[in-house]
Amino acid sequence: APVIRLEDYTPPPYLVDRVDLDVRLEPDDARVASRLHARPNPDGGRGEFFLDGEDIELVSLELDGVPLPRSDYRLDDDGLTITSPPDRAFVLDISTRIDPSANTQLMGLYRSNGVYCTQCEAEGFRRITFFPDRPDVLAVYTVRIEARKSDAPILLSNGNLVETGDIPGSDRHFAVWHDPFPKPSYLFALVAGDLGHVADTFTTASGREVALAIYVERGKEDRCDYALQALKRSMRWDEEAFGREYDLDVFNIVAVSDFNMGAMENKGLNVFNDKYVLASPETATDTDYANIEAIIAHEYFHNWTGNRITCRDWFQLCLKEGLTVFRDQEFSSDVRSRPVERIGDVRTLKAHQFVEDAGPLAHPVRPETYREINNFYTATVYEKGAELIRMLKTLLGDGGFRAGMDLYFDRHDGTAATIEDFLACFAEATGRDLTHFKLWYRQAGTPEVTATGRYDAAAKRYELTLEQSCRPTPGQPTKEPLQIPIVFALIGPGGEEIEAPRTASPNVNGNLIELASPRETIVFEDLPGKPVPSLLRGFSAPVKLNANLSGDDLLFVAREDRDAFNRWQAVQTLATGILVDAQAKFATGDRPDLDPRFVDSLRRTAQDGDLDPAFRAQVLTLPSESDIARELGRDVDPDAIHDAGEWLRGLLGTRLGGELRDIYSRLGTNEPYSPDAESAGRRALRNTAMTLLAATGDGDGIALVERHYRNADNMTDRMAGLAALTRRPGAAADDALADFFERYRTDPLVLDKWFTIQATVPTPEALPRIVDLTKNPAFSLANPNRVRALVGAFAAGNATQFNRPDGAGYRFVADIVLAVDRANPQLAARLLSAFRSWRSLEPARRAAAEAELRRIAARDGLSRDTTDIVQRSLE
Ligand code: HT7
Ligand code: ZN
Repeated sequence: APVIRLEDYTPPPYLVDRVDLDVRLEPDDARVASRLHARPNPDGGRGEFFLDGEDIELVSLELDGVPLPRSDYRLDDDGLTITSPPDRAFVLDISTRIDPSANTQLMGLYRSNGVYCTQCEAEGFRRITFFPDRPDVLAVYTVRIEARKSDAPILLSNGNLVETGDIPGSDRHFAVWHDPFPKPSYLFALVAGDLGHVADTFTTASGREVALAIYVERGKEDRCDYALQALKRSMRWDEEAFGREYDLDVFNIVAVSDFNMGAMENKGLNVFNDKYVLASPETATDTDYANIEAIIAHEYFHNWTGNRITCRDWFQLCLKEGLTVFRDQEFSSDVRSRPVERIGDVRTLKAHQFVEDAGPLAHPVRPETYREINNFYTATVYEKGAELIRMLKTLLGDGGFRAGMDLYFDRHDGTAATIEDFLACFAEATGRDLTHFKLWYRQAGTPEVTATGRYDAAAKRYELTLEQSCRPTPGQPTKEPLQIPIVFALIGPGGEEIEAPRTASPNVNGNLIELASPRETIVFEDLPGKPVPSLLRGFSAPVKLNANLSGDDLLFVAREDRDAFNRWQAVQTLATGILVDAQAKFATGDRPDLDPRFVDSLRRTAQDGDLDPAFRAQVLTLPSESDIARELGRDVDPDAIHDAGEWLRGLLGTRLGGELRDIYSRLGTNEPYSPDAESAGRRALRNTAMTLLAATGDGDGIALVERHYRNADNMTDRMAGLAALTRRPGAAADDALADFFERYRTDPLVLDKWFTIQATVPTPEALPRIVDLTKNPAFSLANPNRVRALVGAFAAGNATQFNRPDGAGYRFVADIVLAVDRANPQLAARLLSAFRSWRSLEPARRAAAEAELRRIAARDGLSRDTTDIVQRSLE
């Protein structure tokens, strides 16, 4: 596949102002008649008019009502070229035929469980009709859908409903939808099927009533209420936090069971993976509820950041995705707990984006080349993209940030914009020069910041030296220093924060250090005693910080820091040090030992009833195996890391046994389940306590978990019990798994949890069992949720077994990638990215993983998606 380059961007030679679509649906023969009102682009070059098209059959083609002679167009695998279009406005009528039932890629128009639905981002519209399928061609769409009433009583598209009716003398009916807002083709959507729905209304700040509905498979209507309420909370929040009101008369959401990603923000008609809509206390965990709320909000927020203002080209993907992730994170922080949200978001960032940045798939937040855009819906574009927005806000302050956003919405509404356009609004609104900041969008890799402090007691002076560096990433051997906002405080010996410490440094502004050079020393004067620095508060920049704090200082920060995030971070840093040492000992057959002061620190947090239980749960949750692997960076031995984690959790379960049992019994409740954040926080703490008690492996702990599983009256507790029981294979685990299957055998989304639990059992029994589960009638390689629940969870969440020293884990995943690739390349490519850290493994595993990557690379007929990932992984 050719390389597509940002520098080669040229405006489209022809624009399309209006699209009239007439779609007649049959399961394996859909006819699409498309009328395009096109004209030469005054800002574009002249020449041929290219319309993308893929896997569709051209039935007829007319220009201004006259069939176009064969000599006036070319048809090839990529699309249709009109060789000499008129130099004035013209109308193209294009008829195509497609087979929705044969569409296994889930891009374009396909059938999911009998429901017709579409997915057009990034390049799916070209699988429906011939069109200049690029985000800078914005048109107003009118869509007529016709289908058999028995097959599809519900007919939906973007915008407002303008007409419905029956086709006389047939069992067919139609609906016409009109979307007055110009949009790129990737935001087009159509859904038709026999669906149930729940409805509500929302009154906007200016008093307009919007009809809301969520459509789902019949019988699932009673699982939509949480999503519907989350939508209303999101709509209100966007008005209050960003001054953004909804703009159509209707807002529809549809949940489908076959979907490549989480959800899609099509204008006025969001399409969701049903996993992120359906919830009831018996079927969804607290994490599911939180994800539903965040994704409903995310897709809704795209209405302004993505839809009203879209991207000029796919290189600008972070313009909508990073910004919208930032907005959904802020929403969750406002409606839940801000520190707990931040801890969760940073855990996600480090687990996915930092790992991506450290491997062969590293790329800038705004990539400058790609071969397959589907492979750039990454943690870097989304999560690091959100961090860049957060840094911008930190640098400009709340008022400056809001002024920049307001200008952006004003100036670019109805257009396709770039990162340059976006940043120019902030520069103009605040008078700040953002030239240096822009480097964050171009430069890949996670910067490392090292801090060293020196206190001169006689002079009462504290010198803080900050140094930054960044390792090479593919295509970027040398790195420039970035502008890094470091929110900080100096903490005095009694735990008090030193107010506005005096410094002459021009790079310190209140509680913010702006580090812009490779090395900077800041001198603070008149200090009463030796301070302990609290740096990178709230994780103010996506960097790896080495604060060089002693164990005593970290214990002090864990106890005293007013910044909750840094208290949590100090405990994580201590735990990471303990686990890194312990894994080295396990690798050589030695026994590690544990500093009792660390245990005391956890005990204090565990017992502190003034703290939010959700925060206490986060402090008691140790770094993951992948956190430790990332910290090591090379010659990783997943077994040693796993042994270290088991050892530490078991020891904590024993040493904190009394406190944990106390938490467990105090937080038990007879109240009916409620998914709100506070109740979820109490469950999180109680389940964390239970998990640590179970880690001791003693009879009491196991008995407690068995009771916990059986007495659970909600899915959060049931899953926590099942997870704890299944970490040790045996009769208790098998009984619980059999019980779980029987309870939920008819519910595919819940059975996904059952697949995942078994996929992540960290013992050698796991792989043969997973192979067996691929033959279970409830499993299907055709459904992305099933594949991710079993195979994705194994590759991403079972480090010891995926990385089995005999290479069988890699072989299994590679076989599945190859099996899935022909039907669904996007899904296969995502699965394959689980190999992204292969170079950091110890030599034997590294060789085994490489052999599987090479086996995939050698396969004939591999998709562009998978070829791109495998080639970059091996480069
Ligand atoms: N903007 C959406 C991205 C998306 C997508 C991309 C490629 C292939 C399928 C897809 N489904 C959804 C979702 C979002 O980020 O909001
Ligand atoms: Zn998005």
